[in-house]
Amino acid sequence: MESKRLVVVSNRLPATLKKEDGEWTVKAGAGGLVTAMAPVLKNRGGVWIGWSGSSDPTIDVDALLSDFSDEAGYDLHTVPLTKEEVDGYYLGFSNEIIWPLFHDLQTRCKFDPQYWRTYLDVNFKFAEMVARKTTPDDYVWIQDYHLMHQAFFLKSMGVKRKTGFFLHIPFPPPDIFMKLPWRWKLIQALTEFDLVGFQTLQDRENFAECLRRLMPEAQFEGDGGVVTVDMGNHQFRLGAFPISIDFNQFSEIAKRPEVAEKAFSIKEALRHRKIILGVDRLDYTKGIPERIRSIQTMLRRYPDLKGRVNFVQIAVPSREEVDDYKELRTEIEQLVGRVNGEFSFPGWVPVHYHYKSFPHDELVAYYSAADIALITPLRDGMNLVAKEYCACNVTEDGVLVLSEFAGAAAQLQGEAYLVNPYDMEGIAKALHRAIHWEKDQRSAHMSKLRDQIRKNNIYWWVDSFLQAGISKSLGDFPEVAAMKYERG
Ligand code: GDG
Repeated sequence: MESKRLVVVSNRLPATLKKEDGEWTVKAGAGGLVTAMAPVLKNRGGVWIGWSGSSDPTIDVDALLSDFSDEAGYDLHTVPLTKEEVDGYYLGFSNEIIWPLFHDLQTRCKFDPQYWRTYLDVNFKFAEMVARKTTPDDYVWIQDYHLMHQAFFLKSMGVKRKTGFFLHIPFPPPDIFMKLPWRWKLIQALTEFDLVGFQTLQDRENFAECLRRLMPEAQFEGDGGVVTVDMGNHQFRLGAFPISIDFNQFSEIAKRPEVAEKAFSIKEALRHRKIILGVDRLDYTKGIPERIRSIQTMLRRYPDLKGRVNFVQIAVPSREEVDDYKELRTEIEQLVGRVNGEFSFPGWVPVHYHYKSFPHDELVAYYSAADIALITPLRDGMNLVAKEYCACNVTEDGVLVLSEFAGAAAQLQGEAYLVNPYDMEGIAKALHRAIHWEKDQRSAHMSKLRDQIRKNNIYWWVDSFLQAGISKSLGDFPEVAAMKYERG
């Protein structure tokens, strides 16, 4: 049994600890990665290693997580981190250096050498936990930019593991990556994984270009979906694996009577005006201010739309302790106020702004109610919201307006309406057109979008990564019931 385990390692566990009315509670986490992996491990069992989200030394994290673990159907192991470690490794190196740099926003980077040192220390700590909780037969699948040194440290400890790494965010082109003071050490560390996966072929190409410049000894073999790189003393592989969603789950929830009713009541509250919807974590990469300005441009250019459309923006609180995010929140609130101040009249307010996380069902109801999804990140690894919107559009009459700089655009470009998120007039025009599209036209595009996402769903994503990593498919891992039986 042990030899067949899938071990996921990520910065955060799929559960978060929260103090409510003086009591610690465990809640299922939100965000792209958790949305993507939870159904997979739930169906198949396995292990998840990560940080709990709390640095309070007085709480017994393992005890709190054990109930959650039983219910989730897989084991959770927490890597304890101090506040200083979180500040340097997570808020610092990961979110003030790698996150902006890899999203092409180099001027936002704070290249503090102390961040780098803490990043290495914490990566070492994670690698020690991985070494302790896994066996040589497990497949260790490391997630995202917080943990790029896992294979490097495991090897330096002499611990042999089969490792795969998936980068959820974009990989930048060389002229941007080369700004990183620790560029050589970082790219070298990535070459120590057995498989490195990216969201798109473009990301893979960017990485290959950086590798060619920094480590000229690297020899590339093959030109298919997965290529082999010979480093002289070892080989590793590179591939593009566009992440996806549990299509059927979203689609089924959207069909539930109570969710359809909720969607109808959202439409009714807005008097059946056309609903344009934006859903994002509140993050400067998501292009929210630019999007609100596009709505402003649309209402100025096309006065016939006044009173006939509503823009609903859901912004989920994120990284609230970071100054850049606090400033962004204020900027968005001011912009919403300005646009509403300019156009509102009795009975109509154009922009409805929600700064909160909605329960899953309610989010699905918003997706179902929306006539247009306006998803315009300045840069995005994939963007699951784009796919979730299509999955929930069971009536197949919605329109997806999508940034050409979202990874999802590479897959959905034939049927989504692609826009440049910086081009306010272009977005205004796209919206005006989409609003006037006939139902036939909307359905033709939406049904193809849905077919594509239904087929290339989250299980397909996991399968393609595992096939490339260890020539196994998801079905080769034991079902939860079988694991329990063998354990007993
Ligand atoms: C990173 C990469 C990549 C949003 N609002 C609510 C809510 N959400 C959920 C959505 C969606 C997730 O959050 C956001 O996923 P995204 O993919 O759009 O973006 P990131 O969080 O930046 O994720 C991204 C992803 O990793 C996966 O690889 O696609 O490019 O940046 O699933 O449903 N969930 C709930 N209430 C809300 O109000 N419950």
